[in-house]
Amino acid sequence: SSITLSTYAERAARQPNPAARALLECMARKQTNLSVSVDVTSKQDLLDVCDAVGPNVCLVKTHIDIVSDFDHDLVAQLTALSEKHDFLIFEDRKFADIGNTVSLQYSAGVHKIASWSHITNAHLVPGPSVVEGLAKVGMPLGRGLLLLAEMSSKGALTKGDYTKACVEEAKKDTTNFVCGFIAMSRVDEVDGPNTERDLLILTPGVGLDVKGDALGQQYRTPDQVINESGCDVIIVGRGIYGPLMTEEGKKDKKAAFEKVREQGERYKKAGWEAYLARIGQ
Ligand code: S5P
Repeated sequence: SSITLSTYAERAARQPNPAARALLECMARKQTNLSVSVDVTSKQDLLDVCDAVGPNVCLVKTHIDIVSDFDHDLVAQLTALSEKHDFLIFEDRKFADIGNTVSLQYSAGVHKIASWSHITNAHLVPGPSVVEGLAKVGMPLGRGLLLLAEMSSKGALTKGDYTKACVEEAKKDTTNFVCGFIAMSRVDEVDGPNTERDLLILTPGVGLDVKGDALGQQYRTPDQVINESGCDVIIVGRGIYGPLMTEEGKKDKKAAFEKVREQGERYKKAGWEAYLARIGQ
């Protein structure tokens, strides 16, 4: 389709959402469609992973509520790293409450997500008011929202009419605050090419070495995700920071971070080759 055959640079030029535009520009500039999911529980590990893989990624995805020693200096340092290495930040908060509640969860509390995270995501379970509540906070800051249209885990209920409702909601959002999806496939094009909106598809469940984990996660390769399924960004967690979690890695952190850096390079290369194959270059 026109979206999957276009370059990231072409799509950046016509992207109305400022966060999505910045992401596409960054992808084109750094030649990477890799997002690292830094699901570690210590502040220093989080920062060190970002510093190690920063040069190879367009986007750092966080679960800020798993960081045991969170403080606002973490946000300041993460923001400094995003400027040093030229990447955006995506807090994977998966908002799922009524509009009033999510607007408070997004703007306030300990984490004040809206103040530092360029992109966040939400489940459409509560209906369109979840989007309205988040838009009230995020739009004035130029933020972007992804709807979880499909999930990667075994037995996920995000399918059929539910997935379609997410796509319809995104397409009818004239404010452009909704800028894409977490999905496993080109959900915006199931009923023919998407001519209305250029929506981004960010895809977790990506791994080159294993097919899954013990808790229902399912992995596909960067080529399956970007080239075969037409998604735009690969999200990789344990495939990259995994070396830190082993007994060996805990003993020799320096060697582990070198492996993390190498994995970042490896996934960046695989993602970009899949993209070049898709656009026919
Ligand atoms: O459907 C989903 C949606 C998300 S955002 N499946 C996922 O795995 N994720 C997130 O992606 C998940 O919360 C985790 O942070 C990351 C995948 O991590 P990995 O270690 O399995 O690559």
